[in-house]
Amino acid sequence: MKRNFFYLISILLLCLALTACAPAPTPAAETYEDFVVVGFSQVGAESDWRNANTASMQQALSEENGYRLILDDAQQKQERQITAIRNFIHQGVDYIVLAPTTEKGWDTVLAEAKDAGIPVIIVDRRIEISDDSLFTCWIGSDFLGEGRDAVRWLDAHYAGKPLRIVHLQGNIGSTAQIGRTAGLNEGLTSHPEWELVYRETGDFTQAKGQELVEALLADGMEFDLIFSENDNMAYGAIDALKNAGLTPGKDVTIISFDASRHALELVMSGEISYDVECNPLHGPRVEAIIQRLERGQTPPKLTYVEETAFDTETITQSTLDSRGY
Ligand code: GYE
Repeated sequence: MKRNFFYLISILLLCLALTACAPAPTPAAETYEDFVVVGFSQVGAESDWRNANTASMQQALSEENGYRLILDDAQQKQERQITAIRNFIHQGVDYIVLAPTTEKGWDTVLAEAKDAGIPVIIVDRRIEISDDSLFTCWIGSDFLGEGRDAVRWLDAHYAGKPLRIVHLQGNIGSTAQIGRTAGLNEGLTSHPEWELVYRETGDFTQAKGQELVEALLADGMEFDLIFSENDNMAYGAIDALKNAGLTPGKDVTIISFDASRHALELVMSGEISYDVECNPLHGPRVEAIIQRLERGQTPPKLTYVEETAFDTETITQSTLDSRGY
């Protein structure tokens, strides 16, 4: 009996000692439940647009606002995005936000997200999918509209004039590329006086834009206009032209897309002639969608953001000053 009592006391003391030594639960573990957990599969960090988009998401889905954001940078590779989404499902996040690299190839992984009961919000580029119930909603730009806008400007300035066009495309298969290219193709069809002398993808990066234009100039190709599907490729093209002793905006006209702050400075200085805006600030929009879903409401399936465009005549210092990206 005495022995049993001794054992009991020893066990109690041991338990007390263990409790005292056990690490205190981390505040994160304690409060995890209080956050809305969002897994965001981002395309990469290929451009100013993309970086502004990532920053916007981080600001809106911050801990102060009640979110825990798990950000995955796919380095422009769809396979990496598929792996990231599977990890999010495994982690049991509350929402998945997907900025897709390309349009095709999402059916299987989004069916897995649906089976796990996780809503998927698509931002920026679109997806092509057989069953629309595999995503909750999409928010982004009208990329064909952007391409057509650029062609309208071209038409106003170069209709009836011979024009040799170099076309730097974005990532092939991305909605931004598909839409902007389709817009230019319509212009080429309706303007037989315009000639497409070169078309190649520059992957939306400055380095590739520069490399492609340098190679063209080294080959002695002559052209009047560069239609660059984003600002970063235009920056690279401008560097290549300047290094070859050419003046952008005079010797070669440049049309670009995104209208990020630095590009607008170049519109102001006349190096870029026309820049079609593409708004990357989707963070607050996604946050508003999540809030609706949290309240049990249904957001619109597709939302296009409003956008404009700038040329040397319409750009103003106040537009530049108020540019958030
Ligand atoms: O134009 C480009 C970025 O999908 C709208 O991707 C986006 C495009 C943007 O890399 O700069």
